[in-house]
Amino acid sequence: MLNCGLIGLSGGGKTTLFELLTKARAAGYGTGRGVAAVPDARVDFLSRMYHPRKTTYAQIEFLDLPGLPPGGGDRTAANRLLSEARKSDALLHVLRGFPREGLPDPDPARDLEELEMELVVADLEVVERRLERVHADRKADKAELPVLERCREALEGGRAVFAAGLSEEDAGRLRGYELLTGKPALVVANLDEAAFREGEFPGRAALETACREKGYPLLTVAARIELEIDQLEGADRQAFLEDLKLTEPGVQRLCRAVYRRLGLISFLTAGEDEVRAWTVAEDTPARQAAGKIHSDIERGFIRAEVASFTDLEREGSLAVLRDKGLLRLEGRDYPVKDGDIINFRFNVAKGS
Ligand SMILES: Nc1nc2c(ncn2[C@@H]2O[C@H](COP(=O)(O)OP(=O)(O)O)[C@@H](O)[C@H]2O)c(=O)[nH]1
Ligand SMILES: [Mg+2]
Repeated sequence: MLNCGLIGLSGGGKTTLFELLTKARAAGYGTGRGVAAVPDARVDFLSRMYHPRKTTYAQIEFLDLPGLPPGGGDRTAANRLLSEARKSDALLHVLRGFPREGLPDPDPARDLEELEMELVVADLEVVERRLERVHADRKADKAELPVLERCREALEGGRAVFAAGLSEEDAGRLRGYELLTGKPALVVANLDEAAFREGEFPGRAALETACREKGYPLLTVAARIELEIDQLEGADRQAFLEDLKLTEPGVQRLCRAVYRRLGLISFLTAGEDEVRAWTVAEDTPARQAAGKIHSDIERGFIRAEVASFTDLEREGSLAVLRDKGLLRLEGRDYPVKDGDIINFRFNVAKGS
């Protein structure tokens, strides 16, 4: 399962956002782990249509990482946190956009800079250590050298590795080092209720510029009020959501942004047993996508019977789609699209 670390200075709202995303209670100490079901109206629709025994949404795991002590004073705490962040597939930088007693005036661009610099310094250490080792070891793979040099150059200039323009192949060479700034990252500005409603907050222009220049998608949330609303029922809940001009709950916006940043899509399977969303990278070939469900289906792949969700929603049943010729039979290399409803046809090899 995809795993996404929440990272930020203490007091920015990581734990609040974590609770909102995962419905889990925060761990009292250390790193909290929780799973968010990715809201998906297509899954809901299919579930109403099939009345399956089980409905399964796509999932993203979130880590509520300990806060970075402001000012970078406590190195032990910072290093512990960074080593945990290394295990994440993606990072969400949670920035405080609301005033809080005992903390400096909100300035999310400043906090992003501080946070990024922590990650840059940590990565630079890793890259330099590796460079030394590759130089010193006559048997080491020298193909890494130019890639490491490019990383060092970016990092020394205060830039993230993901923004260094490495080819996919070169980025692959670095995977083992778990560079923090090599991970896909997003920025979440956490706002007060009023600021969120107005779409205006202290330091907005500076933050937008920084995110554009550094290559972070930017989202806003109002974690505390969204969490409170989330705990309400029915009509109250709806009224509050409308008051906040929230057409879409925070979980949904965030999960979608994470998907987009990571180049992920969902395909769907539907039947009386289960309606389910499966996460794959964009354009994954059909046969490989089948392997997500079961290796037997990948191995014995014959064809994928594919309907698009929008067609199904309009026409009302797969039978109608079949009559109208809207069910396609695709081969093993067909690049799977977001919202494809797929029925895999496969052989089960004897004796396996
Ligand atoms: N005004 C406001 N306060 C918030 C918001 N989100 C969190 N807080 C408060 O800020 C404080 C720190 O939040 P917390 O989630 O513990 O931050 P963390 O240190 O990053 O985990 C708590 O008192 C929260 O209630 C928000 O969106 N608006
Ligand atoms: Mg916390």
